[in-house]
Amino acid sequence: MKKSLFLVAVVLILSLVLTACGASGPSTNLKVDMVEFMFEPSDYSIPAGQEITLDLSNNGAVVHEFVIMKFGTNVGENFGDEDEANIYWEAELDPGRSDTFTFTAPSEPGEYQIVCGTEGHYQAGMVGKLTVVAQ
Ligand SMILES: [Cu+2]
Repeated sequence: MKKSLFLVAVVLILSLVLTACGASGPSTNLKVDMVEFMFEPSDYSIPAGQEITLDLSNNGAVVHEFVIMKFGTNVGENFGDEDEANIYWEAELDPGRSDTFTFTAPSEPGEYQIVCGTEGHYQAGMVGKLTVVAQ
């Protein structure tokens, strides 16, 4: 009898933990604001291979870009022509604009670098982190 009560308690605790994880787990819908010079929020988690909806707003005074770099690539000292080939997906918005974009999440789980490709913004610290989680 004691043993089965213990098991029930364990199952209850596990389900609570799993529910808590689910609330902050990977999402297929991202909402990101861009200003000088940051993404808000700047840390995202999405499920691998799924269709992702991105609600993007540019609340700044200049053009900003939301660029996902390919897996295993990182921008060097500055974002230049040599980085263009390493772009997985990108969206660009004029100041004061909002739009909804969709893209397919990478199939490779891991961490991906997010940068703004507008000249000088990467150096100014406009970066983020995308975590792709295996499904
Ligand atoms: Cu920017």
